[in-house]
Amino acid sequence: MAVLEILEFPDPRLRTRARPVAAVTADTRDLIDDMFETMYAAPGIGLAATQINVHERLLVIDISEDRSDPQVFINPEVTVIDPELGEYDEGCLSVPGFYETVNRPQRVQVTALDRDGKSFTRELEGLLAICLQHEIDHLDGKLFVDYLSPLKRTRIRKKLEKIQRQRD
Ligand code: GNR
Ligand code: NI
Repeated sequence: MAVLEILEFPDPRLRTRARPVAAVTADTRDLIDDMFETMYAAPGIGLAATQINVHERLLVIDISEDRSDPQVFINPEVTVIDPELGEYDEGCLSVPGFYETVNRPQRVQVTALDRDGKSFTRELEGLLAICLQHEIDHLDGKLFVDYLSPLKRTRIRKKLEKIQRQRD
């Protein structure tokens, strides 16, 4: 197991559109284990493979308080069941330190493969629905800052670039 490096905005690699996972193998499960370790260490409630520079359609989530509910979604397909939008102050491990309100559909249905490669379909609501949509956006090369005004996005980019320059 390993804690992996998380790419940060405006790294262009975060704009990559991930390819479907062709087959769920032992290597896939090793990657999933590393993603959970990375997410728990961060700490975060979700992590998409894109964020660790692996461009395959794979994401992990655990929204439980005690980190006891690891959930895996491989090749997820989402459909909106209730178009009513809910607002939530979103953050992102790839945009560290910034939280902004984003509106998303509150109830979605997802079909995906689990860590054994078995297909499942579930209805999600609340924070889980928000987090899933946030993670699928990553797989499509999209970040929550893309929903903000260009002015806000530019401010965040400049602040993060400064922090990254000071670090390197
Ligand atoms: O840890 C995270 N918290 C969070 C809070 C509100 C909405 C979405 C998220 S996901 C984020 C982890 C992350 O960046 N996943 O891609
Ligand atoms: Ni994120």
